[in-house]
Amino acid sequence: MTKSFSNLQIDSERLWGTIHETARFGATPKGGVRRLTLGEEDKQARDWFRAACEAAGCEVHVDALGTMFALRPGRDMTKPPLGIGSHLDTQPTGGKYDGVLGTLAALEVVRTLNAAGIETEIPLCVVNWTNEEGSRFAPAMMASGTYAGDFTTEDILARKDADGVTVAEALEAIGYRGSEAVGARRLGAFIELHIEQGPILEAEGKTIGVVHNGQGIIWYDGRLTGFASHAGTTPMPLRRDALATFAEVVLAVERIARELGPEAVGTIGEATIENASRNVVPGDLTFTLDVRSANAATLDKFDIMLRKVFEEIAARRKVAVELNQVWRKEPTQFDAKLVDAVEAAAKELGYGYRRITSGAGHDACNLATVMPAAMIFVPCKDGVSHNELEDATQADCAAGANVLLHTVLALAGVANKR
Ligand code: HGY
Ligand code: MN
Ligand code: MN
Repeated sequence: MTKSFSNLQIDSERLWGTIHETARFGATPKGGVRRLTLGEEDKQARDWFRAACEAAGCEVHVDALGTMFALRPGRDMTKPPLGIGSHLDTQPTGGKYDGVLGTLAALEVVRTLNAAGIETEIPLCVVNWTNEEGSRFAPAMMASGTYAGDFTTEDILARKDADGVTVAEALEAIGYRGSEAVGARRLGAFIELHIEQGPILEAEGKTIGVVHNGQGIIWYDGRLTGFASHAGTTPMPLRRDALATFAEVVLAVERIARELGPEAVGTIGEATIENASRNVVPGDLTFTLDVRSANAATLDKFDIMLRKVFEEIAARRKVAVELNQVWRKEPTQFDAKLVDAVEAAAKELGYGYRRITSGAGHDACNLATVMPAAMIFVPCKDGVSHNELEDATQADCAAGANVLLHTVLALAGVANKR
């Protein structure tokens, strides 16, 4: 830790105020936030974020997928900036902290450095990544994945939401289709603060999670094709019922995940009966499947077991089962040096901490494939997230932001005190 600034702390009230000020954009009656990527509420949050970053002396640039880069100059502008930030989009029934904490804590770090008159050696860049959630447009972590070279910008601009609106059209509708090529703005490293979205830190009474790795993810689109027929006249043995087949598919996913033990999870989050009608045996059903593990071999095993079981169910029920992999993100190993820097900051600041695996995907997981990256976690209430009940304490949010601040000072260096 930079000795002379070891007492420097972020302004907890100011950070807490910004989190609750931006929670207005898409606020839901139950106290959550619905701010789907590239919608009107996202535009409001983006406009707010741009104004706040500019007021803090940053130059804001927007790339072709709408990702926002707020550049704070450092003494040596020949060096690639240290990136800090997260995302401002949320799930349909999201909370106030997922993504928002990391983005606004990064802004708070800039505000704190400004107030202390500190110029860093290396420039800083506060980043708001477009569409981390992947709820409106697949895949998740879409913009950081394109930045990391996993997708082409053209492919992603053409992705459509459930209403057939493309990413390009949505970006244009809110005025955030930037001219800068995705990936053109080089970053030297990236640190992301995020709520844990799981129960471990709270259960162990720890304030800081020093994230050293992250689960890999596979996303599938599934389709079951049986035969739509009359609910009254079709004898049970003759039915090719897509929904009854789906019931077996759902339980098979759950059984395989449990069989592969604690290091695997499987979730069917969406299902639609096509042309549903109460007096028609469902003939056509689509669904999505999300499979995760921190171990790539377990992901492979999950895939093989799924396909085998689905084939058996399909043959027995005479219902075609299609399972198309639409996205695979390998498990993440974060950069040892940066992870150590996060741990050193947590230790110096006297917070209880532990090393932890990220169960959720994050933009930092994509960036880790192309630059040194690391993450900082803080607890959230009951480990709940992707739910309007998502909650965190002001003290924990401030602790995470302080660890981010001191990690930044250690990595970006202090050129001088103005
Ligand atoms: O799906 C995820 O893990 C992230 O929250 N988008
Ligand atoms: Mn997130
Ligand atoms: Mn999320």
